[in-house]
Amino acid sequence: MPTPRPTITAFKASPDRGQGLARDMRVRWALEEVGQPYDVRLVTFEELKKPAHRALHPFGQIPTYEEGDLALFETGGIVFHIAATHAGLLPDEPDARARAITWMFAALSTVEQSIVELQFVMFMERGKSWQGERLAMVHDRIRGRLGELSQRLGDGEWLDGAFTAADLMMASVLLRTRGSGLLDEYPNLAAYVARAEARPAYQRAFAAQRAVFEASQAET
Ligand code: GTB
Repeated sequence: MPTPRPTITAFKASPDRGQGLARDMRVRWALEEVGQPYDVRLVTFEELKKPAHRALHPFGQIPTYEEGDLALFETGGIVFHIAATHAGLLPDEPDARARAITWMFAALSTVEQSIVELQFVMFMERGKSWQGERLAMVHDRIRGRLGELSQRLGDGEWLDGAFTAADLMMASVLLRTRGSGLLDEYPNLAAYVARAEARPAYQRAFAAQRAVFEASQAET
C-alpha cells in the first residue's frame, strides 16, 4: 500500500536564515532520498509551545512528522521510520541493516552531543565571562569525536559500504560544525560531508528549505 503523503513541520523563520542547519533538513533529505513527496507546515516559535503543537511534539520543537494517523517527533525516529518503510536508505541484509542503525544512533548520541553543546556556548552563553574557556573545552571535546570518526572512516566513501540513513544522519550532524572551522581539520570528514551535500536529494531538500527563507524575506 502506498504511504499516505506525510506532512512535516519546519520553522516559519529559521534562525539559520536558510543555511539548512535546522533539523527539518534531515527529514526533508530522507524523504527526497526515497522519492516520497511531502507537505510542510510552517510554524512560528510561539506556535511551537502551544497545546496544538505540543500534542505532536512534547518538547515543543520542530520537526514533527504526520502520516495518516501516525504522528512522530525526533529526527532519529522520523528518519528511521522513513528508511524502514521505503526502499533505499537501509540495507536489506540483516547485519548490514543493524550496523547502519547503530551508526544512526552513534551520530545522534555520541557525535551530535558535543556539537549541540557548541551551539549552547555560541548562542545561549554569549557575553558570559567564561565563554572563551568553555568554547575551547567544547572545541576539544568535538575534536576528540571528529578525530575518532576520521580514523574509522579512513578513505572510505561512506560509513559502511553504500550510502545509508546512517550517512544522512552523520553528515547532517557534522554539517552543524561548519561555522566553527573544526571540520576542515579532518580532510576526509570534510570530503565525506561534501559528498553527502552533492547528492541530488540533499540539493533538492536544501533548495526547499531555502525557498522558505527567501519567501519570508520577500514578505518583509
Ligand atoms: N532531538 C531533537 C530532534 O532531533 O528532532 C531536537 C529537535 C530540535 O532541537 N529542534 C529545534 C527546535 O525546535 C530546531 S533544530 N528548537 C526550538 C525550541 O526548542 O524551542 C535546532 C537548530 C536551531 C537553529 C539552528 N540555527 O539557527 O543554525 C540550528 C539548529
